Amino acid sequence: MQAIKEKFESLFEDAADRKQLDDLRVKFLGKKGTVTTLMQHMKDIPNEEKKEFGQSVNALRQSIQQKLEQGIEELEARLLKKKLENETIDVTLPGRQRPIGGKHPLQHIIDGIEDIFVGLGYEVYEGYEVESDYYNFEALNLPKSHPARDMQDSFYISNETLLRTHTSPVQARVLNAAKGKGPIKIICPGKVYRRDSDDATHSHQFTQIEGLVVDKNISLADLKGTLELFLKEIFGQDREIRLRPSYFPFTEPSVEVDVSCFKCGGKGCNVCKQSGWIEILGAGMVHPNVLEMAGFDSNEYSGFAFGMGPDRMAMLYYGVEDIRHLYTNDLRFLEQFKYIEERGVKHESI
Ligand code: 2U9
Repeated sequence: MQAIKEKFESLFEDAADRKQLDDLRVKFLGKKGTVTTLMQHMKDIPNEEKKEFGQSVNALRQSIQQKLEQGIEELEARLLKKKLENETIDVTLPGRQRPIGGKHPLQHIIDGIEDIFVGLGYEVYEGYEVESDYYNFEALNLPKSHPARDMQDSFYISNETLLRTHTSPVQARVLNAAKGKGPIKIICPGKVYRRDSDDATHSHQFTQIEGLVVDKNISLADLKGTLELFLKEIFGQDREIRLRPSYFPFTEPSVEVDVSCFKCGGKGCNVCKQSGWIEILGAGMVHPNVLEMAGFDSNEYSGFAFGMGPDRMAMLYYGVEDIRHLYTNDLRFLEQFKYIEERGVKHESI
């Protein structure tokens, strides 16, 4: 028995992992284990010694059992200790700085504009960028042969399907869906496309926000009042606005709207090209043809609409000299706008 005990202990000392300990268990305590097979000698033991023999065999089994369990505990404690050492994180170490993003300058302007109109009770509608010729042109009083189409050449998927050239088709769809019943009070932001060669002020993809109000007795005064409030909200309460006659196929009468220069206060500078005025948006009273095509009775209903280019406003506001910077995702450019939000420029007059 002593020899077995010593044999076990020497093997136990060398056991380095759980498997070796389990093998020892099998080797000594298993069905054919050294200790187990000892019992087979019982028949050879004189009766008066059987009891003592049995006890010493059980004692040996107990001691080996205990040793093994203790061994496993120590082994697991050692493994855990090593694991903890390997995995301890020095929480005092500074964390890995994850580059935090920020709102795109264009999104900042668009959100600023949306907030003002939502505050005035407008709903925001976004629509398809791939549009039908009908909603992009026909429904907006731009029949197939209309010359103004040339100014809005686009990317065609088929004769009847193109990348929209303005967000007006979204308004036309909302008008149609209204089944001739007002009021309608919406703004439609989104990306638009023109087959234009890119340069510092033109991009084949750019952004627009258009607005539309249709109800009974909507007048040019409502348009002027709304735009005055909006432009003073965006450009500062001490700005003035100016309306100049213009032409759009989908509005009659049509106007271009200027705001007094927010850089020089109207005295003339490089931002306003010495004119003191900055052209900001186009607008007009919705053309009766457009109302009728959408199922509205133009004798009962009238409306106004406007359209602006947030890219242009972002360039004016941030002094960006090339529109392509807004679309080419150069981090060196975009990083500059990371902290707009924190600085709480939101809504600050530009
Ligand atoms: C419907 C009826 C009328 C939308 C309008 C403008 C004037 C306008 C320009 C702004 C900057 C295009 O990107 S831009 O150069 N747009 O000046 N847009 S009125 O008129 C509509 C739209 C939809 C049903």
